[in-house]
Amino acid sequence: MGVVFFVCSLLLIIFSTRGNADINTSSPLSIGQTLSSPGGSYELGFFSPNNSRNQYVGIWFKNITPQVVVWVANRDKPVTKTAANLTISSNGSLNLLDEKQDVIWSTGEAFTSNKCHAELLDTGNLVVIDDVSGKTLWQSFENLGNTMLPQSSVAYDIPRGKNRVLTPWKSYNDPSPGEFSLEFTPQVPPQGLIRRGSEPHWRSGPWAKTRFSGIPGIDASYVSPFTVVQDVEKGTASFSYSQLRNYKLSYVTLTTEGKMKILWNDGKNWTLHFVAPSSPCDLYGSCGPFGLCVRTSTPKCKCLKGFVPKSDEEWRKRNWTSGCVRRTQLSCQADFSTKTRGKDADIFYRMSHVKTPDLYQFAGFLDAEQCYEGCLGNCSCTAFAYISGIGCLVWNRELVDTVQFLSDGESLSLRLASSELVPNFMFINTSEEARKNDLEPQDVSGINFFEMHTIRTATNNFSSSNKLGQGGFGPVYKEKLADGKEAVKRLSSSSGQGTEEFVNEITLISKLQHRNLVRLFGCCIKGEEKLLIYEFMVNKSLDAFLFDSTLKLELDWPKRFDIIQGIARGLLYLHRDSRLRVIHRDLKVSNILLDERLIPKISDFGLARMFQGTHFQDNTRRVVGTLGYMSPEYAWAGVFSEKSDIYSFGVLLLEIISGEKISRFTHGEGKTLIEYAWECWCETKGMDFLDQDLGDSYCPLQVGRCVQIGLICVQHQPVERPNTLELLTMLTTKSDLPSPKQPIFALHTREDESTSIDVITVNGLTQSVIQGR
Ligand SMILES: *[C@@H]1O[C@H](CO)[C@@H](O)[C@H](O)[C@H]1NC(C)=O
Ligand SMILES: *[C@@H]1O[C@H](CO)[C@@H](O)[C@H](O)[C@H]1NC(C)=O
Ligand SMILES: *[C@@H]1O[C@H](CO)[C@@H](O)[C@H](O)[C@H]1NC(C)=O
Ligand SMILES: *[C@@H]1O[C@H](CO)[C@@H](O)[C@H](O)[C@H]1NC(C)=O
Ligand SMILES: *[C@@H]1O[C@H](CO)[C@@H](O)[C@H](O)[C@H]1NC(C)=O
Ligand SMILES: *[C@@H]1O[C@H](CO)[C@@H](O)[C@H](O)[C@H]1NC(C)=O
Ligand SMILES: *[C@@H]1O[C@H](CO)[C@@H](O)[C@H](O)[C@H]1NC(C)=O
Ligand SMILES: *[C@@H]1O[C@H](CO)[C@@H](O)[C@H](O)[C@H]1NC(C)=O
Ligand SMILES: *[C@@H]1O[C@H](CO)[C@@H](O)[C@H](O)[C@H]1NC(C)=O
Ligand SMILES: CC(=O)N[C@H]1CO[C@H](CO)[C@@H](O)[C@@H]1O
Repeated sequence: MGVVFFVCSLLLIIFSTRGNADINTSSPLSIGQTLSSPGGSYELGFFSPNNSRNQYVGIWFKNITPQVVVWVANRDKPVTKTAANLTISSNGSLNLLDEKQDVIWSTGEAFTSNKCHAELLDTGNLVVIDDVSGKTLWQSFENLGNTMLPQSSVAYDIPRGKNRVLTPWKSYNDPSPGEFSLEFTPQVPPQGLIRRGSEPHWRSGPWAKTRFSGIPGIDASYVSPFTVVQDVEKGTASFSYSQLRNYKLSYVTLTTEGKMKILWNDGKNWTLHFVAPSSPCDLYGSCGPFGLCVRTSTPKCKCLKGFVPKSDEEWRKRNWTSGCVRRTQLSCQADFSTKTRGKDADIFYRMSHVKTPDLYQFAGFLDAEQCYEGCLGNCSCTAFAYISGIGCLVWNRELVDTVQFLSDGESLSLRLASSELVPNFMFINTSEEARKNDLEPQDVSGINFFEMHTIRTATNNFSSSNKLGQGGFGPVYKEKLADGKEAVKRLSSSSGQGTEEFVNEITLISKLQHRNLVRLFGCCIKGEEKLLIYEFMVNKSLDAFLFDSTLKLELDWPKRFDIIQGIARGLLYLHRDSRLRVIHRDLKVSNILLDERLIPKISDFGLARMFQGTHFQDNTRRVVGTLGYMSPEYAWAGVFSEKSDIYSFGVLLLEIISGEKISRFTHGEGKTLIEYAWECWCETKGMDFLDQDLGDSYCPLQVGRCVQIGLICVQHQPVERPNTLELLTMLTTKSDLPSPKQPIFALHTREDESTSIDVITVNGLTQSVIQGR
């Protein structure tokens, strides 16, 4: 990011420094002369940008090369001759006169007592002072160019009709005003705004006491150097910044290209401290009304939740200007008598990490609850945000310039018709409550793309200390991003898919969202390297609990029964309710993750599909799965279906009841876990099968029923196993169960699961090759 400096003409003019003297009626400043501020920080004189023939009167940092000009007097009208004087007249006006004593530039008339002088202060401010009254008659700080210094300010004063803004140079060697401007808006609270002509170009987001709410990270690491003072009643506001310690010099400038930059100097070099706009999402309203610009994703634009592109055709061509429109009319719009409460009332969908939209209104509600109530109660309120340092903001017009960051930012609550958050599929109709619990309002409109360097940083370059485990498709790492809610899976084997196919597939998978599925946030692709970014689960996987002598005590029977039902719900969603109809193919205890409330979430779903194509029985006969969990028809013939997942679920169920690992377990004369379950069911209706460490927190009927369901699920013939809907009914009701037959198939394996294979190759009908990882 280059910083532009202005090079002054060095050779032809020999400067004579008049030190810190003044300009007075008898002593003008001529070309070739300069005036220093008393402390020697700034200098006033004539300069020529980039060795042009044009001369301007300006102020720059003294003894800093290349020269940085911070103020120009005659921006529009250069001196083209070799002689000119900056003079002060007895009437108090500062004038730039040419040889013929014609006025090139003037500060204009000031009422004065006949005696005055101009001096350059150590703040970089050029002031005209009345010698009698001592009053400041004029100052350069009230007539800013493209630069703001620590003691100057951008400000407005509505009653006086004043709006002090920054305007950039037209080009590198033309200081006349360019097309942009930087100003502060009279909104409450105000925000910094760069305009291009009269159109908004970039905005800082509303000021929140110590920071600009729309600039992520700028407040996080240090005390903000900015000060904004607004007096709503008087109609005034000003924005200034203070010098940071350890830095001798600094300035804020608006460049020719319309970028606001902040630069610090430690006495040697300039450091670019801040620049905006800096990313495509920074450009005002780039995704149109009700669009959302996502910083980490390509394409950058999405519609806000509950909105659809106004024109699909334009949207496909990546012309986002017309934005999005609401998909489902709000219930309060349909019937605005008082449909703001009750069953069909509109709801609010909360988005995090956003730069809140423009056109906000300050509402004087005291707390977040009132803010919500206030917005809910007024149909014209389409969104609200309760922002620390501001309070309650509401939106009554279209939502423009909403940006989503990866971290930081604010939460914005969006008013939607309640049907927008209920997906168009049915859940098991157990009760209204259960139905509510199964749904998690989430944004399903797309997938996030992450930058590789972001992931590398967040995982400490995939360091082993960040490794959480090794899954079937590659190692999993913890990511230290934002609030630590993400995990990264690094896909180890190439899926053989092209990037586009991969993205399509991942996008589909990311749309599978259910309370009992691990959420896929996004992916990252760099060359051959492919990463998936998942929601992070604090309590890791079920096997970490179940097979640990201490942790297993946390899972009493009611908890285990909840977990079993949760897994079945997730499975039903995958098999039946989602638009994709996914067969998991590698359901096992280590693929069940637990959130902080120990709610089970199935992970790695959809990956088998991606790695193996989507045919019901694929030709390659490569089987993804884990020994012990694989149904006979899948292990031997590579045939998979809903029923092969049911088999795996049965094994999982038996493991959860017994607290025993299928791969480790032997009983008596080498009986497998399934054979042992059969024996216990025949002899004690399954009671002996229950984990001995459970104490007596269980209900014998429930346990017996679960053992029986487990046995029905691992029946040899797929037709004898329940389908997923039947399975969930068996688990959630007291309906009659069929009697299981004695299991006649079990893959005998004594290998530890973690070293066992995830991929085996099956040729024809005999299992011949087993490949380790
Ligand atoms: C005007 O400025 C010159 C040079 O700085 C100084 O010598 C002179 O005394 C000043 N004249 C008056 C009237 O202040
Ligand atoms: C102030 O002085 C300048 C320069 O001497 C002159 O051009 C201008 O007309 C004067 N203004 C008034 C009101 O006398
Ligand atoms: C500038 O001022 C000096 C001193 O008053 C004078 O000698 C000179 O002629 C002036 N030059 C112009 C171009 O007015
Ligand atoms: C300075 O002028 C030269 C020649 O006119 C030009 O090539 C160069 O780009 C200019 N530099 C800047 C920073 O504008
Ligand atoms: C600062 O400037 C000096 C001299 O130009 C240079 O050698 C040094 O590398 C610079 N330091 C930084 C951090 O840019
Ligand atoms: C984008 O669409 C708008 C209409 O919504 C149209 O006016 C504009 O010309 C289009 N821009 C481009 C680059 O096609
Ligand atoms: C709802 O909000 C709009 C916009 O702020 C306001 O004009 C209107 O008076 C409000 N209506 C009620 C009933 O408060
Ligand atoms: C299904 O849900 C509805 C509404 O939630 C409820 O009234 C009905 O009793 C439920 N039906 C069954 C069979 O549970
Ligand atoms: C990260 O690891 C890769 C491969 O191990 C290595 O090439 C690269 O230099 C590392 N990067 C950093 C920043 O440590
Ligand atoms: C056993 C265990 O690790 N339980 C943890 C699950 O997650 C919650 C929330 O972080 C912790 O409080 C539990 O200790």
